[in-house]
Amino acid sequence: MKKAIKIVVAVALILTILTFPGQASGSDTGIKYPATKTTQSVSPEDDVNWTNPANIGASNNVYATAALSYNQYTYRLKAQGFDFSTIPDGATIDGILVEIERKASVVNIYDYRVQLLNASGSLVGDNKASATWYTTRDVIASYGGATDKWSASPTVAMVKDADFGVVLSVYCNNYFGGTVYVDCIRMTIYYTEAAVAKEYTYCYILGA
Ligand SMILES: [Ca+2]
Repeated sequence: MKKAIKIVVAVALILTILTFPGQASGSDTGIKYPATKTTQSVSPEDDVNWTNPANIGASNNVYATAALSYNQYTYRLKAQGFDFSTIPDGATIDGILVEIERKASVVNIYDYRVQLLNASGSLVGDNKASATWYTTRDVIASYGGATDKWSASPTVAMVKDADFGVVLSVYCNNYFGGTVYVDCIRMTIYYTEAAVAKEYTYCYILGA
């Protein structure tokens, strides 16, 4: 019998190129503090200006303050110049979280306005002011969140603009008056990166 070497080789080379609609993934910028801290007098937020507004740029128990009498409003305290440069172009903004660390010397002092500023520095969207009295102990109050867009239709271009930001003003309903203290105003942006189609190449070698 003829020496036979039977070699059966079956090689199938299958190249399959599959295209998937890339997975969209949610991310956030982490907490950012404002580089620009100013005040603005606009009726009725025109009774008492803030002292040392620059102090809202860090959580360090060094405060912007305003001493209010009964039925007075603070000026607007404006936090702008957040660095959201890490958000990729083409992303979708999912939500905005604003955190304000503050206290008051007496009860019955509370928000009048907590509202975003758009890329023109103008008020936009919801006023999330709460009538909850400030406490005499420092606490961090949260406004918005990971899925809350403040009815402001935020875009990447908007939140990256130097004029984008948030405004706080405070009302005193305490008959004897009192002082409000703001340690910091900070912001976190939640976003989803644009889906990118990814190609996967699989190579199967079948042999026997
Ligand atoms: Ca501070």
